[in-house]
Amino acid sequence: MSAKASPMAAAAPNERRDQSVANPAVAHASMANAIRALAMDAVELAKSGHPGMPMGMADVATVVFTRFLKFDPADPAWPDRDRFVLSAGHGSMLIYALLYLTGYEAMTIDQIKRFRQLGSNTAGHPEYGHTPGVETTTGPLGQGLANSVGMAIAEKHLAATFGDEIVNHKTYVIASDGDLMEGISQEAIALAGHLKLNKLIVLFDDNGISIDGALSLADSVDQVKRFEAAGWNACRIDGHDPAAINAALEKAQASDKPALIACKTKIGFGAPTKQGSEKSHGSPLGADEITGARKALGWTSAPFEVPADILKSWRTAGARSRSLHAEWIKRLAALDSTKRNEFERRMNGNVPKQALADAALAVKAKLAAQPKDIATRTACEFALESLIPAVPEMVGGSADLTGSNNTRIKGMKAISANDFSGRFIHYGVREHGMAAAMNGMALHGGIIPYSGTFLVFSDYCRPAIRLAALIGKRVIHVMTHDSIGLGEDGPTHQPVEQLAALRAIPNLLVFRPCDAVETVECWQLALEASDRPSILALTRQNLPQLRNRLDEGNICAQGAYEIAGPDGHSDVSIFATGSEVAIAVDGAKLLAGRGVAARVVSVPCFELFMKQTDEYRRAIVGDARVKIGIEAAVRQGWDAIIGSNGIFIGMNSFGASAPYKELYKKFGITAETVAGAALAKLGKT
Ligand SMILES: Cc1ncc(C[n+]2csc(CCOP(=O)(O)OP(=O)(O)O)c2C)c(N)n1
Repeated sequence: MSAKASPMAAAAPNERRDQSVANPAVAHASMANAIRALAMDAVELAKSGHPGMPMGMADVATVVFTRFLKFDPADPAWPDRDRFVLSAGHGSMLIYALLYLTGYEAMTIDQIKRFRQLGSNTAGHPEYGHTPGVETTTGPLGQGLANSVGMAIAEKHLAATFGDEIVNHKTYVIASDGDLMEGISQEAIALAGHLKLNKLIVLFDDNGISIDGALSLADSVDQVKRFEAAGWNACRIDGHDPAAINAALEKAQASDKPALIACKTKIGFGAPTKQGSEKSHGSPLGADEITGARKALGWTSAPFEVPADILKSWRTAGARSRSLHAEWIKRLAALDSTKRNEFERRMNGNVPKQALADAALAVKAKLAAQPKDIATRTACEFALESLIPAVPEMVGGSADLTGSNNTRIKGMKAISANDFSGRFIHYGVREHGMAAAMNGMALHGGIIPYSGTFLVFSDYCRPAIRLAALIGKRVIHVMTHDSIGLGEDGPTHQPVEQLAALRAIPNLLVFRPCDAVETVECWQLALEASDRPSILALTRQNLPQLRNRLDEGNICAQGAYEIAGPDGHSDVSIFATGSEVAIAVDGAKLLAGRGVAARVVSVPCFELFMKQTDEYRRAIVGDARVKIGIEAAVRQGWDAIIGSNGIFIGMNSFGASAPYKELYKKFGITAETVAGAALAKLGKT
């Protein structure tokens, strides 16, 4: 057996194709077989991994990387490179082999030999920031595909902003059956089709196999029809025929819609008994099978050895875009310096700190001059009116709750298929797709994406939020209607466990501001947090403004601080977040009436508080005899502040449907409960 080893069809005039492989005598099949050999040998040595997918998609990947992809291994961060996303991240050896073969310095043969070992850059699944050349972390199926939609949106928005002489690239994706079975893929492809993201090209590994066996066990979707229905151009090809792959990619270059190329392939191509079977999906092939595959493929080299002429051809392919890169650098240098500096600032992720600080302070000055008793979601819009002009890389959106989330300020133009210069995205009712697309935008660079939905629907985007935290990217989720305080919509819409669940995600900042002033401070912190995502949990209901004096510094940066209290010692410390801080303040007043000194600590961000010095934390937690935590949510996580002996006033059930003030009474989240509990503990009832 051998691949259809026909050399590539004669090159048509095309800037990408005129510098094709160095040595035409090195056939496509040999180059593809280098990927196959590295994949099966690395998996074998590691005694773990997925050889089938890289072996099956080696032909497709070879054509993409030697003929189409614009990239420069010498500068993996070149802003105008094409993005390549391996959504089927279990096939990680495909990308690792490609990075080695095309000459990324960090991807040595030694690293390939250390596949899946601690400290290597060839981890089990591709990890962004870990391996130069890997554009996004993949593994959870569907996420990479949805990231790529965000990358393609980012490209169009930045091209509209800076001009296509500086921003003009494509996004290529390899996606598997598993990617396309995941629900998130529907959200992603529908959004891509709607926005006519014609520079997005998805190569579907149409191998008809998943872990359980034949795809027919669980799926009978016609993917070509499905993509066409979502507004894509879609076709089917033989994924082992380089001429067909080439022709389909050529056609996709000029597509007016996003393009799907369903590539019929054999998983584990070349393995004598495991090809075409789930047996090659996710375990080492075994010595005999590898010997057989070497024979079938005509690959005579020892493990981890790539013949010099084949490696040379790959390295030449890796250098294909060097001149395009050099021309791009010249074009960038020729830009007006203000524009160039702005482009570089945005791509480097450097938020305009001074402009941001000035804008935040201006909002706080207005609030000090004229306090506002408003919902924090309304305060968010008030803050955004100043922040959005100050931070031009912010691109907002909402999953069809724009009017409720208050994430779109007046005059903010929406992005559309015909005009990507806007700064607001109507994501549709697609929370998961939205969150993953935002990750893609942040990964692309040049944009700080923020979203809007209800806090309870954080569950619908949690996998993408988790990945944003894992990869350390700045995406900001505005999540309103953050408790039973939303009232009549009832328990389906009232988050109870979501704050605790979000706080459990490492590297995520969960902000729950208590008033308009804290809202703007939390926004500033989220925008400054360049290497982590943030959630802003905001209320539907109005809240009193508790901070009326102008603080020049950002008090919320400490995560928790005393917002009210007597001079001197307190018998009671009351800790609260968001809407419950006002209740805590009222509770403290009731206690004062009974001669009990109580202080109130606002805790807008647990994570930032836990990062403070021991000394600061000890001072804020204090040594009052009674510690009370109040949050209209579950207790989980609160013991870190109030201790296991502390009193927690919150929720231990789902909510109910009623006007919100009645709900607070029904669930006992009131100033009276606070005062009563404190007095009982002090033995003063
Ligand atoms: C969200 C998610 N669910 C489950 C898995 C585990 N998993 C890895 S690959 C795979 C399916 C394999 O089928 P396919 O996507 O067609 O890949 P192929 O076998 O063709 O390589 C599954 C279920 C995962 N990685 N992500």
